[in-house]
Amino acid sequence: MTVSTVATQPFEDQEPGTSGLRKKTRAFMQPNYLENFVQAIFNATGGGAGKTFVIGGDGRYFNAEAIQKIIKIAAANGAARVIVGKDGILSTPAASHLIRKNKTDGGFILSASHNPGGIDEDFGVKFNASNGGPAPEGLTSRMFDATKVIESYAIAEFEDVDLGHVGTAGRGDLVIETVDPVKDYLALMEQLFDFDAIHALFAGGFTMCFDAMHAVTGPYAHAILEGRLGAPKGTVINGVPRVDFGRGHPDPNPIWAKPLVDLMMSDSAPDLGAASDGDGDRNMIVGRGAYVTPSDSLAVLAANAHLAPAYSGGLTGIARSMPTSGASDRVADRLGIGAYETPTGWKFFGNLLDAGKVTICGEESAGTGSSHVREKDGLWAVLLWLNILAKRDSSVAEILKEHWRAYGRDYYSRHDFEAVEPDRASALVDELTRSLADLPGREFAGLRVRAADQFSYRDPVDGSVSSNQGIRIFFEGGGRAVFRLSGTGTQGATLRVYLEQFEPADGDHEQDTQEALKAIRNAAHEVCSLEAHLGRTEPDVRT
Ligand code: VG1
Ligand code: CO
Repeated sequence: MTVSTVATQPFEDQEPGTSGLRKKTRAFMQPNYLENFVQAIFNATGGGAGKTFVIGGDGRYFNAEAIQKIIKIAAANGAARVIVGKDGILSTPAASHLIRKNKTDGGFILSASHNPGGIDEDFGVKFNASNGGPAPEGLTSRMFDATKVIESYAIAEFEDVDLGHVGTAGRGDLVIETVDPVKDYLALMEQLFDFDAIHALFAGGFTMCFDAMHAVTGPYAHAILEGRLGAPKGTVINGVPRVDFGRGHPDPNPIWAKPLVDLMMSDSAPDLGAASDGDGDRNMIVGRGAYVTPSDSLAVLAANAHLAPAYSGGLTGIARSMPTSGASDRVADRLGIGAYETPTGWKFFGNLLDAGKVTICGEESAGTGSSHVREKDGLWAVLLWLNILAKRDSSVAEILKEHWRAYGRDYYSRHDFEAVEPDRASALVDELTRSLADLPGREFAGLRVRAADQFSYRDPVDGSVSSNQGIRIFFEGGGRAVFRLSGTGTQGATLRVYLEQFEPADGDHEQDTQEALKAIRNAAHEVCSLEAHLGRTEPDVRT
């Protein structure tokens, strides 16, 4: 095996964001760009000698080429074995499982998740550690530091590896194992859930539409829902991964999965609608006539998880990202278990899960997961819902309403202002940050501020501190607005405004969400002078 050492120059912009390094695909296609980043990961983690890595991605444009390069760089860095999904396909949770199951040293996941794919769209690389979880902040900053001083990378020269068949190949000292992307993941799901009960549910005429959004969950959903659980053919739609996701955004929310939501609100709605994102870690749940917000889904799943075999012994705790509504906190409270509030991004749940402090985690951005892997897991959430529906003999809408009657309802919506000029977005955030101390007691659009802060998190396991994780404004009367800038975009800045209004158990749970949030929205706009800063008042996306 011939190994070349290629001289290179640092790229200034290789700082990982909320979830890995995401850039325009053409940026990743520039000479040395991907190579530098991958070599920097080896440099930041003590090299690759003798190590084993999992490699796979969501099948988007450039996935196949990137995987071949990573295999060659791994070989040149002395790796002993790589485990690669057939055709380069692995969902993010399936990759996390393979990393853990095979006790590997980590994995490379090629995805820009919910961002669109194609030569003129987005690409991304995430490195996950040996626990199966996204590199924690300490590691991502070491990776970034390594990208700044890189002078060369090592790459082996050999023919591309055929990843089209399950089997084992060798190149020099490197063993390349091509695996069925679904098999081990399916086996894990079988351990967690009551598949007999779900099978019986479908056999009894329960209907479902799962929208794989032309992304990675297609093969998983076909095999699990239609193959193993007996759901009728046609239950899974858009089930073949495409390099450009059918030119859509593979983002499971009421905007990008609108056809599914429209179906669920129509007379011909099946019993359950669900969708997943580009890399299979997010989920959307919709009942007949009932959209379930991700924050509510987390709370309902936590409150009912004991109905699934894996969680019948109870949960140890529940974690949610800060912008996620407080619905799951009240479930934790009633269960008498810990509730944790972390910064946005799954990497912050890893320590809590590893330490056994929490069993279930979730984010308002349609991510839910548990201790079974170290990533959020879209199909896992769908299967847990199915398991609960199979055991409770109620509809999604009934379960949701009953939940609100027991715990109260959090009206919730996220408003995204996209492609904002970065300077304008920073000016808004900076000005708001400077005003925080003066806000309590003041009124905005008729709402009085009770408290306001910049969210900072101290990891209870390793004591590390992450500051500036979003601005929280609490209003009197149970409302909250959160402001933060996205860390996954590739163009301009995206301002996310998260709006929440609590309605107690005996309150009115039947209001329109945007109506119920109008007062908070008006106050949120006023408190940060949104129109003055951005020159507009309407968001691009409301989830
Ligand atoms: C977004 C979401 C965050 C999620 C992240 C990665 O980050 O808000 O909750 O963890 O995407 O999800 P940001 O920084 O753009 O708000 V995934 O499925 O896109 O990897
Ligand atoms: Co994702």
